[in-house]
Amino acid sequence: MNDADAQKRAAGEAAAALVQSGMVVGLGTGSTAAWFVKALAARKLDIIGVPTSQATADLATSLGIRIGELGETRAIDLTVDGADEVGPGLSLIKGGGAALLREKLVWEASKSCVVIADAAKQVKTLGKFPLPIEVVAFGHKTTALRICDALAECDIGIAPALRRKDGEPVRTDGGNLIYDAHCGRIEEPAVLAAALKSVTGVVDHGLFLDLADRALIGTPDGVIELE
Ligand code: ABF
Repeated sequence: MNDADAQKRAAGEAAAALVQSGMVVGLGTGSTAAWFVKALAARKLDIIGVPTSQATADLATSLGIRIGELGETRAIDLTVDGADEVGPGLSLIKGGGAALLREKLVWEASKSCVVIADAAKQVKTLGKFPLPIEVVAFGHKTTALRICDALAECDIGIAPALRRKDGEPVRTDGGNLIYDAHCGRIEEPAVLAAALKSVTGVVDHGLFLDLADRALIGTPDGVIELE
């Protein structure tokens, strides 16, 4: 296990210790969240998990965690999820795993959200990681042109790139497409977030602002907590 994996595992296990029997728990997506799900399953608590992706639903089910659909359970007490970047004020970039929409829906339905990450995810300014933007498939190329205009309004002069895997466009669990915007630096995340949401055809984006209550960051010296 390399250092980053060890840090992800430590952060995931620390988050699993926060869960109490009887809770409804949002289950994040990605490799860090997978460590959390595994550690949570090992505790064999009486909880209901609300997954943020089919991949997480499959993992949790295989480990014996009872699953519930978003909106079909009591309120979500705690959601634990990974991130691609953790910036100032726990502003996040998420969506590298193409699960941003279901993640944001679960996060916004949660009483509390904890982000877990390895140390390399912590940044002073968001934007080095390409910002994922979820787009409806119909007319997506024209939507991408409007995204260009929205980025330009925020002094970000780049064109978003359609995310592909093995040459084919990546589809989210919801059947949408992902465009990635290599912004470099996002000086005003809230301004960019609003500009992107105003673009017809954009479903949502990977800026998670004012949603994380705490962060558990795995470091070479152990897990640190940020609030
Ligand atoms: C998921 O976790 C995504 O939003 C984000 O892209 C990913 C981070 O992946 P990993 O934990 O594998 O670094 O929630």
